[in-house]
Amino acid sequence: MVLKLYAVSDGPSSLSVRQALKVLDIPFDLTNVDYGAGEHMTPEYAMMNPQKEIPVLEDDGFYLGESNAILQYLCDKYRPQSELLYPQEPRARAIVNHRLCFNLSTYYANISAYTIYEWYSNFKKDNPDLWKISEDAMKEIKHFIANPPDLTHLNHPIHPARKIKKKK
Ligand SMILES: N[C@@H](CCC(=O)N[C@@H](CS)C(=O)NCC(=O)O)C(=O)O
Repeated sequence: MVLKLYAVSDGPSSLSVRQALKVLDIPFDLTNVDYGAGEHMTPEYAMMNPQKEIPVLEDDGFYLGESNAILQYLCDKYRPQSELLYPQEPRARAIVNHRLCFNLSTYYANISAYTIYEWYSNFKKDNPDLWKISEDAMKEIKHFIANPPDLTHLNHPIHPARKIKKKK
């Protein structure tokens, strides 16, 4: 059964998984989740990922959220001998794990507009093939910046931007 990725078109976590799938040459079906419409907030979506976050990988009935966990799973299960993204040698692997942890704990959590634009402009020059995957997403981001969606109707368990009304 072919892998299925539930992804959002402009989400860095979704894009990193799509880029890894391409680099590792792993076939998959892409399902775009409409973030603005709150498609990830439905009970059906929560069955796949109780965190109600995008992306989610589906592998023959096995569902996995958290992009770093997905990246590690893809390498471990589908390209275990490949040194391309996830080396076997413990210290080299530890460095990769460190970067993934750093991204989750610090970098992505504190990312600023300056960092985004610096990174994207270099990445675009250095990796034109991978950039193509992100290109449309950048157009959407520019559109969203100009026309921010109203997400106040979402009731999110994690992100403080979604204000959960407490019962009195
Ligand atoms: N740590 C997660 C973060 C994923 C994440 O934040 N995804 C965003 C979309 S880019 C999301 O689903 N947010 C849910 C929300 O804001 O309601 C990962 O790396 O997969």
